[in-house]
Amino acid sequence: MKTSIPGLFLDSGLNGLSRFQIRTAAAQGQLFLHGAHLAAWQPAGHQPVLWLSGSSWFQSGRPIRGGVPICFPWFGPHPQDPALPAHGSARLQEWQLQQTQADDDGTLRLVLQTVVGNFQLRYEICPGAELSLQLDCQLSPDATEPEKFEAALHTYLQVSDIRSIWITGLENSGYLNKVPQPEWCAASEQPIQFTAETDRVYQGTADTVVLHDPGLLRRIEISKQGSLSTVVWNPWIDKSRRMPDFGDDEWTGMVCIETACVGEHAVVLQPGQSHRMSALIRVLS
Ligand code: TA6
Repeated sequence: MKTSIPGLFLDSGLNGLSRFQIRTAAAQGQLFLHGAHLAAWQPAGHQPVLWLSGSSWFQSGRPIRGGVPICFPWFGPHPQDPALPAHGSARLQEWQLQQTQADDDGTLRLVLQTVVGNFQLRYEICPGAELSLQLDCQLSPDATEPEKFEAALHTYLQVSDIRSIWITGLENSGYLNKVPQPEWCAASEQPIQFTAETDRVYQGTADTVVLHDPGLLRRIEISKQGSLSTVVWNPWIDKSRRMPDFGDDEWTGMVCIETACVGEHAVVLQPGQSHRMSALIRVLS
C-alpha cells in the first residue's frame, strides 16, 4: 500500500508516534496512526476547523486532546471498571493505514483499520473542502453471541469564543445533562448557548447540527448517518484547570459536537453483522 501519494506524506512523527501531513489544494491536516486520530483539518480558504490543545499529550497510552478522538467500545468511564481508560481503547491503540487514494479534486481517501476485542473497525477519512468520517464496526463472525458497543466521533471544533457562539439543530431533542449531576431534561426548544460547563448527551436525534460562529464569520454544519446520539461539551473554567492536557484558558476557543451511539442508542450486533456511523462536516459562510 502506498503511504505517500500526492498530498499525503509521512513526516518524522512526534514522540515516536507516526504522523501523516495532509497538504492538498483542497485542505491541510494531520493524521496520527495512534488512535487513527485526525488532529487537524483546515479546508483551503478557511481558518482551522478542528481544535487541538497546545497542552495535548502525544504519547502512546494517552489520548490526543483535540481533533477527532474515536471513542469505542464504550463512552465515558467504563461502566464497571474505573481503572479502564475513559472512552475505551480504540483511541489509544495504533491503527494500520490500509488504503490511500487521491481524488481529482484534491480530496484524499484514507482507510485505517484495527481490532478491538471481537470487533473489526474500519475508519475512512476524506479530508477535502468538506470532511467526511465513516466508522464501520463489524462483530467477528466467530463471536459466539451478540455484543454491544458504544461509539463516538468526539469532534473538537475551533470557535472564536464559546460565549458568543450558538448551536441549532437540537432544539427538539431531550438530553441527559451531565453537569452538575446527571439529570434528564426535556427538549429546550431553544438554540444551545454557553454560560457554564456544558456536558449534554442529546438522544433520539439523527438531525443535522449547525454551529453559528459570527466571530469567525462562519457556520459549521455537522450532518450524520447511523447515529442517534449527539454530545455537546465545553469544560468551561474549573474543569479546564483540572485537565493537565488542556490549557487553563483554552476553554473559550473550542466546543465538542460529537456524533455518537451511546446509552440507550448503543449498538448491539449479531456475529458477522456490521454497523456504519458517519459524519460530514462542512464550513458555510
Ligand atoms: O464528551 C464529553 C465527555 O464525556 C466529558 O464528560 C469529558 O470527560 C470529555 O468527554 C473528555 O473526556 P476525556 O476522557 O477525553 O478527557
